[in-house]
Amino acid sequence: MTDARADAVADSFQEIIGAAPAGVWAAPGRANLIGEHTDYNDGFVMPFALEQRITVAGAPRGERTWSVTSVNNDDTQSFGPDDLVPGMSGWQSYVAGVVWALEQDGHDVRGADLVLSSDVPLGAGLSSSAALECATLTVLADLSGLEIEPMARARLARRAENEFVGAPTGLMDQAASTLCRAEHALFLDCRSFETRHVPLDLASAGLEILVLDTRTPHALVDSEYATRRASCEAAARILGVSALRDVDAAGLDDALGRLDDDVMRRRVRHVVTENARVLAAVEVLGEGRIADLAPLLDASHASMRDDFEITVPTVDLAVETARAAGALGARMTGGGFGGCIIALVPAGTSDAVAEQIGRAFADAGFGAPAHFVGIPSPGARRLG
Ligand code: GAF
Repeated sequence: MTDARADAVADSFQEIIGAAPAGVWAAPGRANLIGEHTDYNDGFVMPFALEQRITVAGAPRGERTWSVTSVNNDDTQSFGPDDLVPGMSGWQSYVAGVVWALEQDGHDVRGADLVLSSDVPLGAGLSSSAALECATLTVLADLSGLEIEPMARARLARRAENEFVGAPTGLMDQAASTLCRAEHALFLDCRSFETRHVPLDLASAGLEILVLDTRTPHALVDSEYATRRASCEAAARILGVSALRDVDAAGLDDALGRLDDDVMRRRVRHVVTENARVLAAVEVLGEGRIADLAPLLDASHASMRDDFEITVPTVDLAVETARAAGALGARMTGGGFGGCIIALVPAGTSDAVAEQIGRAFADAGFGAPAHFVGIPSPGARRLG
């Protein structure tokens, strides 16, 4: 094994369980390039997986029980078949939810010991929970000898999140964590499940993506996310369509004219224009014009701020400062109400841009942000 993180987790497994693991697997967090709150509207998204990931060492157990240790918080949790009840609390619910979803789908899941470690920032909107679900799914499928194709895995991981953990999310995060490729973004049509690996060769364009964590905690199993989703579904019902995906840019004015509520009109406008921006971004990247993503990122941010109303002051300040500091374009990424921004910046300038954002935060009385360069990386896989 040449992967230092895999080696470290295998060593921890040996120490904690007293035997060598059968293997080591990983699943990444993600940043969403563009397409926010479109997935549960049957729309389009285009995330990319990060280098930051959950790394899991695992081995089968003789009995059908599961133990999972997080090296990060030095905590071990165990559960058996009788504990697999939706609504379980604690971080282990993401692991148990995957066992539950696999069983609901008719698979026989072997008991296992799992030891994991994560460098996906928690609560930053970079899909640490999807990474945990997808890592668990990958290791348990392999240990149980289950042949499940990647999109079906992503959908099972989403089922764990929706029906076991109880968060009403779309498919984007689990699809990104499962299906992404290095140096590519993943275009996903959330209705047809069609995917396309879109080249995102930032280096050859002389660019990089700064991921800046405002460290404003965001809560996903949270009323605001559910409220946005409910509002979109209510609008679709009024418009007589099965999802807002069915309204395209050409039909937007007509649709808006049929809605009385101004808030609902703005929610619809965000979803419809965001879907159009994703398609435009696919085209721009397909033609190798990465810098032309910038105005789409900016427009996406404005739409999230003004129409969908999911940004917060730290996020808006980070985006504005990034642009003033030389970013070509910037937007919040993820579910919103805090978390991270992404900024498309000239290669080698991420630290300088982040430093200026840090100064602006200090001047505004906000706490210090954190940052890294987002490297488009592969999805869930066995490492050794
Ligand atoms: C969260 C959800 F998990 C995704 O499904 C998606 O809706 C996203 O917020 C907003 O685009 O990450």
